[in-house]
Amino acid sequence: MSIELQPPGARRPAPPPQPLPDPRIPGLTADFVWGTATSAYQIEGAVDADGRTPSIWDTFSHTPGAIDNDDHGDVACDHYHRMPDDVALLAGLGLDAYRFSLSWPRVQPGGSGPANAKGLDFYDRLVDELLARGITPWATLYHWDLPQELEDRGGWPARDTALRFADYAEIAAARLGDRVRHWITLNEPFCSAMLGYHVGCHAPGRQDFQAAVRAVHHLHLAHGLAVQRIRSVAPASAQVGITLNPAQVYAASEDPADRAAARSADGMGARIYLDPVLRGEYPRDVVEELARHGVTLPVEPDDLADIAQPLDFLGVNYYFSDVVAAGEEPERTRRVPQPDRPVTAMPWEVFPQGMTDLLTRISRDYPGIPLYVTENGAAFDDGACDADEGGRVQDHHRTAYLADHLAAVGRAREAGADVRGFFAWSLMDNFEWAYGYDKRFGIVHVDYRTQRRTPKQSALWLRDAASVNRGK
Ligand code: IFM
Repeated sequence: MSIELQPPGARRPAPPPQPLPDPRIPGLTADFVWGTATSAYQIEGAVDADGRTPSIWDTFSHTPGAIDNDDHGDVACDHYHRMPDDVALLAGLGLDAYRFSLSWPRVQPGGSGPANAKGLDFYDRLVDELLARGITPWATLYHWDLPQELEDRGGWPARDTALRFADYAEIAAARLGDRVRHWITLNEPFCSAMLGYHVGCHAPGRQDFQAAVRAVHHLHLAHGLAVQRIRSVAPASAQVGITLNPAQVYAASEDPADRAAARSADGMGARIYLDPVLRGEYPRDVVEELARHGVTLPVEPDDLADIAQPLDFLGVNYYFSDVVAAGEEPERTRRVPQPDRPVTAMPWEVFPQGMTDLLTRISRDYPGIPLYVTENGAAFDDGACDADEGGRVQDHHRTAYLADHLAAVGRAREAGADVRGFFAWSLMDNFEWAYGYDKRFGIVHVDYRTQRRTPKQSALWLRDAASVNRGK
């Protein structure tokens, strides 16, 4: 890994102290769940340890030019070898819950056949470590690291991958279900399907819209089958859900063409995922629009019944909103940048009200399902907020971002949305996919040369906010 990081404090003086945001968040009650999140490939490293086989992200990240700086996850945060220390660090933040993902090729090398005892042992130890420190484990089964062997057999565009995923889900739940109560089947199927098979900026790097749409459906099927298999082996108290990142879209104007563009973007960015999972149907306008592009969802009889399993919660990831207008062709949309909105390092526009609107809209349109914000956070250049003399990383921008978005969650709750928790993305700086290690989302700073972890101001603020609001 060719990462040349300067130690905190070496680049420029710490910014002047700023007042920290008020940790008291209106609308958040004592039972609100406070957590933080990571995923396997982004933090674990140890890619060939103890029987793990390559995933599509190992292959993709070693493809020259695919990732900024040609970074990869071979070592990442070396969490596989440092897990007890990381859990101790997490415990110091005083949060209630930790959302992590299992690496499919670690648990079931190649994605089919028997479980890998050593791979499962790692998650077994992680769960025990968390529970011993009073932290509730939230396990995600799939955060994008498809076993390469399954990709070689067709990947998500192939129906068989969904069946393989159901087997893997059962293996994981059978081993951990006595202690893990909260299960998330998939993280952001939009990214797996559209970024992986259509845009090609994520693994496996294919650019084939029909393949991407097939992937959408097979991810949904994988989810529905996995829910059934988890429930078949886990105690009745298991809480099972899925994490989506529904687009939050606004029309640039009241012009009917812009409103149609927004509806279309909402269909392909939100409803194509929400509707099958929560209503057992694909939105008609989306199916028609796909047909206009000569593309179909490969739905077989009974699939939608399998997909629309009763869920205990919906995970919602939110980072930004989109304003769209009609593009050149009638059915095309065009993103309209909002120069008045500040941007993160990604650069994503910061718009907390979008979070309130998204959560209230989901609660209104899909009533009855509890919501958890399973990811929210921001990459900022921590070079601009280096450690002060006390060794703290003064990430004022990230602290303010989290405070503003937690306030947005509070407003959604006050407006009636049943939002029960918030997981900051991410516990620590990590491998940010196509952007490599330059984009830092962590509330804990990672020095990749030494693997030293330093909680940032945002982590300490989150700890205080959790404590203050719990005491209300
Ligand atoms: O780092 C990712 C995460 O893996 C999935 N959700 C968005 C985050 C920031 O890009």
